Amino acid sequence: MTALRTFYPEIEPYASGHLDVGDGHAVYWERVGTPGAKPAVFLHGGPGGGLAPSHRCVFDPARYDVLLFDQRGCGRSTPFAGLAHNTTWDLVGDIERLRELAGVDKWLVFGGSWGSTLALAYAERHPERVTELVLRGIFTLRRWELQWYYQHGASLLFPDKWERFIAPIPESERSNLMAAYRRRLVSEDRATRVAAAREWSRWEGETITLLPDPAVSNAFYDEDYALAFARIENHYFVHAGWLDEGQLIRDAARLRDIPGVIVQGRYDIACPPQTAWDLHRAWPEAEFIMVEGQGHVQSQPGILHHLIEATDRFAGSAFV
Ligand code: STX
Repeated sequence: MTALRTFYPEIEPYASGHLDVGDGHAVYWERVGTPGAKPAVFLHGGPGGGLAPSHRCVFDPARYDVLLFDQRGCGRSTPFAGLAHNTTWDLVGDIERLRELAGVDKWLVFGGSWGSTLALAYAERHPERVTELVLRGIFTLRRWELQWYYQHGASLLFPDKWERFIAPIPESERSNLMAAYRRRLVSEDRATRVAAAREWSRWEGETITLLPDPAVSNAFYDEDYALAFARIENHYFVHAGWLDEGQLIRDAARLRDIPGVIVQGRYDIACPPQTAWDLHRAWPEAEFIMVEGQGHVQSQPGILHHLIEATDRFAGSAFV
């Protein structure tokens, strides 16, 4: 057995800036790797999760020219935690604007979790712009996926953490927790917003790794991080991502000519394997990798191994 692949070394961007995308939003972007090498775009999770330094390290910097960006309202993008003009289709438009900024015709699209949702939405809308897809922890915002994580299902595996998640919501409102959280996350009162954001974010931070991992969950306790993450996620989820029910699986035939890899952790509680399986059935041409004994996040060793193997393999593909 050969050693597991792991992150490429930490790296600083060779360029960065803000792009005015209209509607009052400015999107922070950065470019990493070798200018003019194979183009790729990295789509982070959440939505509202923002970039982390490790996101730069899933591509060989000698062979890729990667653009990463903080999606509307999070990270270094402004307005912070802004929900107006912040939809899936606004983000798909931003990816096209950023592609033009990068000056490339097509690129590899990499995304995990919500990043996989956005990657599918983008690739199904603009298949001619995508050279390859590398997807992890597949999430398509169908009703049962949201109900599973935020109403009933995952609650049965984490009763201790679930008790904290529902604590800010009175009994009378618990039949629809996403809606109850929405009311608090958009409250005029900052203390109300923060209290709700903390518990919304803590739930996710403590349920996305196979075993408790403070290196992952600690970030979710930060007040500002939690506010953007919770407000933006909840906003997207109460609107079902502005997608028809099942749309991303339904339209997967549009991906047929795009080389793809689907990497899924067996014990991914946030994005259970059924969704990756449904995508695999709808898009059998893509390579499907079920990683045993792993959870949701990209940094789980077995998951990371397959992601980096995929980007390495595609690094050899022609791109012009
Ligand atoms: N949210 C799934 C998702 O996209 C329901 C996601 N979960 N955690 C993350 O993203 C980060 C670790 C990237 C914040």
